Amino acid sequence: MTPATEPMLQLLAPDGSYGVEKEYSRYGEVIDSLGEDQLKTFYRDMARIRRFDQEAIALQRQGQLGLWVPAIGQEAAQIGSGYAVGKNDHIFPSYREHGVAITHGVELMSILKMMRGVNHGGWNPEETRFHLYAIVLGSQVLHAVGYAMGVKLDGKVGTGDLDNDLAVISYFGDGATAEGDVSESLLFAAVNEAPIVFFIQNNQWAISSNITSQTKVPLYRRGEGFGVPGLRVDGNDVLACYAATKIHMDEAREGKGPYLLEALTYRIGAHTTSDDPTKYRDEEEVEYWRQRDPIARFEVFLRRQGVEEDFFEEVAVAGDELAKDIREQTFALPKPPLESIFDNVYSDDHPEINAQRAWLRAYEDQMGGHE
Ligand SMILES: Cc1ncc(C[n+]2csc(CCOP(=O)(O)OP(=O)(O)O)c2C)c(N)n1
Repeated sequence: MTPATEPMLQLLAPDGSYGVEKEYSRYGEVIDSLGEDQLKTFYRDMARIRRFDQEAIALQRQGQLGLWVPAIGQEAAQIGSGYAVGKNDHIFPSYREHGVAITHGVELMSILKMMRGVNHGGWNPEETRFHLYAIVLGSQVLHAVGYAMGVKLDGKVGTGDLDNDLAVISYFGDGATAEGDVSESLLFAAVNEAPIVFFIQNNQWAISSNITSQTKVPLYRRGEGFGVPGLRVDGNDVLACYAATKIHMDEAREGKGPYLLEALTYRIGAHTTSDDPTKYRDEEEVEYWRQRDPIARFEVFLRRQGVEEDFFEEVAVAGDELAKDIREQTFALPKPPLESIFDNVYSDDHPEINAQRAWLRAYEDQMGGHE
C-alpha cells in the first residue's frame, strides 16, 4: 500500500497528536508562528471544499455538469500548500486543485461553469495568480518552469525585496511524473536555478494505474538525478503541507533554486465522475485511507487545542449554505450550445470537424433535437 519505511515529514499523526522530530524542527517552527485564526481557516476551508466537492458530484449526477473531478481526501495537501504560497507567487495547477483555488480567491462557481461547458476556465490568472486548469498531463509543469525562468531573468528572485521577489509552484499527480514533460521541467528548472517548487500530490492512483507502475523509486527522489532535492510530506497532514511549502517557496523566492515536494495522500473518490474505482482497487485499501482522513485528524487536533463545539457547528452550517447556494446558481446557468464542443478545436475550418458536426446535427434531429 505505502512504503512506510521512507522518511516523511509529519507533524500531525493520524490520531491527531502533534509532535516534531528533531530533524524537522525548522518545519515545526513555522507552525509555532501560526495563530488560532489561521488554524481555524485551514479547517474551515478544508471542510468547505469537501462540501463543495460532494455537491458537485451530486450536480453531475443530476445532469447539471458534464463532468466532475473530485479531490476528496486531498484537502490537507491542497489547503495547506495553497496558504503557504506568497502574495506575488504564481500557481500552475492540473485539474483537481479546487482546494488550492479557494486559497487564492478563485470563485467556486467559475470551476463549475467550466465543468458545465459554459466557460473555458473563467477566472483571471493574473488577478488570482492561479493559472487555468491543464488537462494535458505535465503540460502545466513546463509552463510553470518557463514562467519561473522568466521571473529569474526579470530579476525578481533573491533581491531581498518581498514586494519584488516571487516564486512559482506547480501541482501535478503521481501519474503525470511519468510524462517526459515533467522530466524536462526538472532538468530546465535545475540548470537554470529557477524559483519553483514542484508539488506532487501522490494520491497513489492515475485513473486505474497504481503508483507502483509509475516509479521504482519514491517520488520525492525523482528530482535527484536532475539536481532537484526533494522531501516527502504527509499529504493528509495540513500542518506539514503548510510548513514544507512555506519553507521551500520562501527559499525558491530567495534564490535557492528548485525543490520537489511529494505529498503522500490518497484519492478517496473516483478519478472523475466517469470512473468506477471499484473495478480496480479494494475497498480495504480505501478504508485504510479513510481512517487517515485529513479533516477528521485536524479536528481532533483543534479540539485538543481548545477550539469549541460552536466553531465546528458554524462550519457545518456554512457548508450547507454553500451547497444550497451553488446548487441554485448551477441550476440557473444556461445550457451550453451542443455544437460549441467543435469550437476552438482548430482556428480554421476543418473537414473532419465539419463532418463530425454534420453527423451530430443529423443524430440530434433524428432524436428530436437537443434541448
Ligand atoms: C498527456 C496525457 N496523457 C493521458 C491523459 C489521460 N489522463 C487524464 S488523467 C490521467 C491520470 C492522471 O493521474 P495523476 O497524474 O496521478 O493525477 P490524478 O488524476 O490522480 O490527480 C490520465 C492518464 C492526459 N490527460 N494527458
